[in-house]
Amino acid sequence: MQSGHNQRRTGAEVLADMLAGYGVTHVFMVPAVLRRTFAEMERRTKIARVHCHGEKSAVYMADGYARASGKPGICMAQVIGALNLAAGLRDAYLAHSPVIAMTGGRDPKTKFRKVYQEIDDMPAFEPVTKMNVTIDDVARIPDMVRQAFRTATTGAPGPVHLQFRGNEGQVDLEEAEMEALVEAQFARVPPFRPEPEAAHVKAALELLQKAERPIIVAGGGARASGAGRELVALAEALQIPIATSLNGKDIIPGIHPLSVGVVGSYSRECANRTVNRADLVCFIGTETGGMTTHFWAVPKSSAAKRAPWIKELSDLRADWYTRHKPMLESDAVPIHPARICGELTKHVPDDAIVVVDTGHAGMWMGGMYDLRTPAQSYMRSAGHLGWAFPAGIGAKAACPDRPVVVFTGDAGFWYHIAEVETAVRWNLASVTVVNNNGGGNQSKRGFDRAYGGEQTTKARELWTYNPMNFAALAENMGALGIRVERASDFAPALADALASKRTAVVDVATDIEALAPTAVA
Ligand SMILES: Cc1ncc(C[n+]2csc(CCOP(=O)(O)OP(=O)(O)O)c2C)c(N)n1
Ligand SMILES: [Mg+2]
Repeated sequence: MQSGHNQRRTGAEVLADMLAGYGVTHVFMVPAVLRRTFAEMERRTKIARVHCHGEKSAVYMADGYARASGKPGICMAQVIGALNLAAGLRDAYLAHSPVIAMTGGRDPKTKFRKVYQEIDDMPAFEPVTKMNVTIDDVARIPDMVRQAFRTATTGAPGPVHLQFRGNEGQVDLEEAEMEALVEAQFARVPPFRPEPEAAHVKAALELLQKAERPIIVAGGGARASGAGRELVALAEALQIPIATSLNGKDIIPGIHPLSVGVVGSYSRECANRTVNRADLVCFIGTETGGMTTHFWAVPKSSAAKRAPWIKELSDLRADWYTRHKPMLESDAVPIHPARICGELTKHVPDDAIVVVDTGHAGMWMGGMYDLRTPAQSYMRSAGHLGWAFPAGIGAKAACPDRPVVVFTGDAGFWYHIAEVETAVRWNLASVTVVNNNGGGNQSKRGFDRAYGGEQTTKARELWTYNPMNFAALAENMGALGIRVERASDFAPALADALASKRTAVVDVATDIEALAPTAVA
């Protein structure tokens, strides 16, 4: 690996070459940071330097890029923007997404002297990273960048923070004898697949074969290691149903007869019911966290009765579809959000990446939307409202040949709406479907409870907005905007948006009173 012919080079040259060597195609940032590195990127590489309107959306773009491609997503900020990056890393950390954040940092010569814009940023990155380090000497760039890629992609993947000396990372101007060595193996997740001990696999298999009503609950770990095909083959061979976590939704198409849907809080009722009736739950690649187990209420710890298991789950599936058909096909005006999910199930292209926000967006899509093909991907916010729209832009940067369809509420869209202009400027043609009900209506139930029944009209100040036509707003920013007020107009609007190959916003006027079904325990 060592060539032994080290030359004196600037940190900027080495960093640009290393990022290109790792296959990075886009970096997302707000200036001014690592300026000389950007100049070297232009000179020496094809890396797109996507200049955004805020550091948080820059992280979300990098996060979407990483989750769509498996390659680390890179985002950057100068010292004053560093904590905005840290805030945005929280979703990547929760979702085990390999994001590498690069920030400017303090100069030992002047720290603690009330330097403009400066505080100690390092502690804020501790809880949202797997590795949080400073690069104070230019000669450390090669080994620290390699370590960043290794840490981000191995084990349970996750974010890394590299702080470069100088408020704008000016350490990149300095020279040292360095080589831009790259370990290509760590350019994406998974870098390798560790094998379990054969005896452990055999023991698990025996348990699965002995059980009468086993179920597999598969999560984001199975997704990250690309194990979907093997998992479905195992389930088919042994006739075991599969439920997924929300993060693992695209492990199995929703229309597969052994799929019972997403289990847990943002879930499908028949998934929770099936898991509760199982006599053995086999968790694969999931952290069995609060969302996936609906705060540890699913599965129930009681023993199950004997019955023809697959028939039972098929009945639960069929019953769910029958009862929800009117909602999924509703012609109501204003539009029912479940109808958008029904339309997306039918009309999202076979190779699309679907990117979904949290709150009701996560509930509607987690429970009501079905993936139709193994080539469709599903990525979800791990809890942050406003994540999905910029993450969709990042996903499009990572996978320019795949259609990207984002589902977000209006409150979620407002957060980073300025990035419509960024997406247009960089021709990142994601299609964003806005479930526009004029408020954050997930808050309705909570405020009704707080007011001890039906809340007052005044209480609506706490969660509603002025009406907005997002299609018109998007048009003003140079995107394609389509407003949909009747359910039957949605499918043609989605088709037009996808065919346009432009950044597009499909603004759907929906019913503010429509509440997503809550989870069954
Ligand atoms: C960063 C962050 N702040 C606050 C919340 C709490 N929250 C969850 S859903 C929601 C309202 C969502 O409104 P919208 O996106 O319009 O979807 P709707 O519920 O109206 O369908 C809020 C404020 C959150 N999840 N993340
Ligand atoms: Mg809303």
